[in-house]
Amino acid sequence: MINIDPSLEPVYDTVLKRNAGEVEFHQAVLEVLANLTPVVKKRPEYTRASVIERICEPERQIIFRVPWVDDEGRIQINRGFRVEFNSALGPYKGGLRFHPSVYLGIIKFLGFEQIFKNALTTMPIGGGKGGSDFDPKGRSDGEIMRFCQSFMTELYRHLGEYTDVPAGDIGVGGREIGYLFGQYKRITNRYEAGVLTGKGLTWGGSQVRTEATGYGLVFFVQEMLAADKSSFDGLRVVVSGSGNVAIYAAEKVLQLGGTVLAMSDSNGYIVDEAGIDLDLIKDLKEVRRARIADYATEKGGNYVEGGSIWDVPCDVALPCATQNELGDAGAAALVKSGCQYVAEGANMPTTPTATAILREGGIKFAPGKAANAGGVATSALEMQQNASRDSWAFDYAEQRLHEIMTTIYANCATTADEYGLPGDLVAGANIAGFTQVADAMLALGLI
Ligand code: NDP
Ligand code: 2IT
Repeated sequence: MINIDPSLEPVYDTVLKRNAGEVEFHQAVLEVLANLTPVVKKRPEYTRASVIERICEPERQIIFRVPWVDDEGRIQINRGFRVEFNSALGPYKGGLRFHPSVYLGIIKFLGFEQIFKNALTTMPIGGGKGGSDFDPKGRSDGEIMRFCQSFMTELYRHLGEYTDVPAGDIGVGGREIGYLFGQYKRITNRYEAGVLTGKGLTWGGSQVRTEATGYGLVFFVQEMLAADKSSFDGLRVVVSGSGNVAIYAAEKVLQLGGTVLAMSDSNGYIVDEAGIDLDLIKDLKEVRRARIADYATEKGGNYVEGGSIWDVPCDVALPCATQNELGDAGAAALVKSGCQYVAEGANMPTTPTATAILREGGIKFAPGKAANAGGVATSALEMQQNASRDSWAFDYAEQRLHEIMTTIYANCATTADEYGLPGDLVAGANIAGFTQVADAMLALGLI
């Protein structure tokens, strides 16, 4: 059971009542509230201005019908969402997720996390998230395009480079951003590049945005290792997922001398003791849109259908697939096999009780809202380049990302120290992110 300050219990009760059944949102709110006890004691002005109640209630929630026609000529209806959570620091910013599991509770948890993550980047971006219960798996390119066009035909009226700037998330990558941007441009008759991020390099995108979340995650872990006078050189790493975040986390691990032993998708995981062949994974996932099982057929290694990737012994575990993918059994397995670091590339991949098991087992733990902030930070760099009609070289963009991740780590670590919780990067991230947004909200009055 997670304890919260008695003064925050009514806030959490309201969240439960107002958002009945939205369990992922409840989980995300509870984790932040649990770390705010020392903050409410030190800063009573937050309570006087009801900042925490306000932060838990989205500024605006948009739910809409997305009709489209499939390749057989059948009409399909999906539901679209955009939750514009908080704009105290800048325009709403956060990805779009296309996955059949999407409902309001998932979008709200992601939007809520995004507020604090975006604050930690120190870039001028508020928090939001959107998506649809559309399942892109097995859909043709034409179906994906028609869906994206229909989705944008409603969403465009809520967007703008000064208002709300979406990007990708699960099921939304460069291809989908292209179709979404094309439709936005057509409807508005404006080449407003800064309205979406994650664009292609020839039409307003930024170098390193594709790699940014994964690279940033590994830069963050580099700081954790450096604090222990260690490095990735020779370390064995397990990365769950095999999408955008997982692939580029693995790539940076390899560049830094580590070995990636295992990767997964929603069907199973592959273990290759010789080290995963990342070129093959990229070809399977980015080009052929195939399954991870095909790795074993084409390359060898051991494919385990279902099962838990956390059973693979490693030094560093990087959950990079989805929420609540690392539960108690996985955490216990990691502790038992001697894993030393867990850093979240996905959003909220570790359940609260699994987090407790990891930390009690002596594993150093980095929360997603800090460790995976490199993606959205580089989105903000893309907005910066769009606003100045500039485009930076790869090395410069990567250097900026690296500096941002180093700063986020330092901010989380020093905030944890300041509040008497040395080494607690979860508390450091929640407190540092929260106070940044809360101070802006105080300054802007009751809105
Ligand atoms: P992708 O769609 O590129 O990849 C998702 C990967 O996770 C796939 O391998 C997918 O397998 C697996 N996965 C998705 N859902 C499930 C599930 N329910 N059970 C098991 N496996 C699943 O998404 P991203 O790499 O962009 O996102 C991964 C995570 O990182 C998400 O939590 C996202 O919110 C987070 N994130 C993403 C950022 C970004 O810039 N893209 C930035 C920060 C965080 P399969 O193909 O079988 O579905
Ligand atoms: O969860 C995330 O931070 C993202 N999916 C990236 C958001 C963005 O706007 O780049």
